[in-house]
Amino acid sequence: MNTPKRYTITAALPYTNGPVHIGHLAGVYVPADIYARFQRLKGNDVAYICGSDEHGVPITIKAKKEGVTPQQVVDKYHAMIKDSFKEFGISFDNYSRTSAKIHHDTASEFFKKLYDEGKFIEETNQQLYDAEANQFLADRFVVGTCPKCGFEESYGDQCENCGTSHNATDLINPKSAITGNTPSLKETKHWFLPLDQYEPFLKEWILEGHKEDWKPNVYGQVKSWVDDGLRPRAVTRDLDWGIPVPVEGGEGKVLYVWFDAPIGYISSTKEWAAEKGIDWEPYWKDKDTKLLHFIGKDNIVFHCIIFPSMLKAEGSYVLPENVPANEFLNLEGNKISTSKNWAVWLHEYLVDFPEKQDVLRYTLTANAPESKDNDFTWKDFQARNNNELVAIFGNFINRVVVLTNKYYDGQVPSPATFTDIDEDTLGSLKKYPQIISKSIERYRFREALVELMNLARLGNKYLADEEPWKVIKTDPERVQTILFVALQIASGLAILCEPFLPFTSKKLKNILRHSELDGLASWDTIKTANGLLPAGHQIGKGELLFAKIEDAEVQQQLDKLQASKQANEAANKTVAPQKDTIEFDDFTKLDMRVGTILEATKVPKTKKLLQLKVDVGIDTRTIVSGIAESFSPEEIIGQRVTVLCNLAPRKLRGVESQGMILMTDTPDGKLAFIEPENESVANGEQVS
Ligand code: B3M
Ligand code: ZN
Repeated sequence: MNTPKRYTITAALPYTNGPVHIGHLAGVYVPADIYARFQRLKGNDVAYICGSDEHGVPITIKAKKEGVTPQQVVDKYHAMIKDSFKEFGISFDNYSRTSAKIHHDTASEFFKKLYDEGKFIEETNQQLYDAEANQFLADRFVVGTCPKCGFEESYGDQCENCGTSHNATDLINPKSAITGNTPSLKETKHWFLPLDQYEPFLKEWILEGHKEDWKPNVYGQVKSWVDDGLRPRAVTRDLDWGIPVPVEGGEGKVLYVWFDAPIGYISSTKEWAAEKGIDWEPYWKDKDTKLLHFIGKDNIVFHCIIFPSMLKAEGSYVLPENVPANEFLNLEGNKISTSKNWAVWLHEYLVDFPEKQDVLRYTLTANAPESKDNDFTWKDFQARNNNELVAIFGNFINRVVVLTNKYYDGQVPSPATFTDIDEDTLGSLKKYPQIISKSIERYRFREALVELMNLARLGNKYLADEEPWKVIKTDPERVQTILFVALQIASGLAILCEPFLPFTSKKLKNILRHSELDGLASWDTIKTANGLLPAGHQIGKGELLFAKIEDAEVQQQLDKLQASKQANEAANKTVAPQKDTIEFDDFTKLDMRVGTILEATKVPKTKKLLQLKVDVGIDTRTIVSGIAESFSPEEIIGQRVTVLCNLAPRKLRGVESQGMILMTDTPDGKLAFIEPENESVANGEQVS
């Protein structure tokens, strides 16, 4: 066995301003977990590190909104998030939080060291200020037009559209996110990290050193920023929530959240090592340590430019070997949004699909946004479960386990002579660890998962071709060999699926009683073993690994999303203010009646107009109505309507309209008719 390598694997620290959803899982925590589990299975020394990011403007905004303190916000969501990760089998070695003392101390010391060594520029200049809120505006407290891409809702420190990071004063047409006011300028002192000085280092380290091995999306972004030229970035803020600036003149100021948060990886490692009674430093300072940051694409600038420059400035740390950032996951065609509640929340998923963590892990990996944004749909989720996990993986395991129990009381049979097909099949099995490793090592988790399923397919096909259930009648000895081979594949699957489907792996290893094999069945022994599960080994009874997901369950999820969309639209809808008062006599002048649409045609060369024939009780008349964008002519024949009958006739596109159909709006911006709730109301009845 090779000497174990040391891996420090970090996953982006989630902001504790809300629970976590499938986008978080797909983009960061599942891929990092696959990687960490894989390296542990290979016998390497792994520290998989994470924690809650509890500072920064998003937390204070949430606290303001909920009318509680920032501390209350972070306490609530820290607990929730930590729990969700645990439930989904995210195998962090440590999950800390940036409000912990060890983190405050570590970040303060880090800042202090750079300060003492003159690594910062101290500068007093004009910053955006909201006089009404009595507050400086940085980061998410200010929105404006991105100077780089023109996106109109860029934040003060970063544009979510193009990913660029900038200073708040760079925004065009800035507005306070607190009051909506245009900010004024006010003098204040801050400390800046002169990123421009790190350009040569970044060029050599990333642009020249990692052209081949970093993902093109990550490399490309870094290149474009460096090519544009870097400028000093403020690493302190005028806020009262965060880590106090630990130097003279820093009173009332805190560290910029993106200065302290990545140091959270270090403090979380320290916390873990202290608990284990080991030294943390090798995990960050030994040049043989492989440091990897798993993040989403909006965090690239911080992990590839700012944090490495900080580490470089400090001088004693290793730099990341890779930053395998993912793109974004959308949900049913729309961007996942916390504020719009357009998300699948992990804690809610667990209520609706208990015991189905692996199904979500599987779907999110199969569909991971590795090289481009991707879409999660409930239909796809159902199909992946029913057609892949149930029909291929589960079906194969079930057949092997049931037949072994039926024919041999659960004892692995002794094989007789191997045919060419048997040899080929066992030969293929032995290659899988290497095939899957290669993909995982290149951060291609989708590809790795496809290979895992190919092994299950191989098993399924082998059984379907060899048909032990038929052969048992004519050649029972042959069946011993067939099931021996199939059991080796099942055993290989139990081991190889662990990084992806940890709950399934555990169940399957339990069924196959791997714990009684003295560690003989492992990732590395698959390639050498002739019998991972030796003849005579006793296995247990079958247990359902995956269950079918019904249409109704999927529909329920779609309905839930639809409901949140409507609630959101209704909440965002601004209700028009009341019009000027009128007298009762004015009202009685209106002749409004119930009618029925008899005919409808489009008015040629117009987008909006329909020409209608409407029975209003007193007569049947022509009315031109601007409803063509909401209704087709065919669908409104027979529609009951309310008509303002005595509106002076007027010509629209050459057609005389003799009245007006009264309409209202739906939340999604379409028109709706106003019709009598009681169908027996006759045409011509007056509305009063
Ligand atoms: N808190 C940002 C995010 O959730 C963030 C990452 C910090 S990693 C040091 O997008
Ligand atoms: Zn932009």
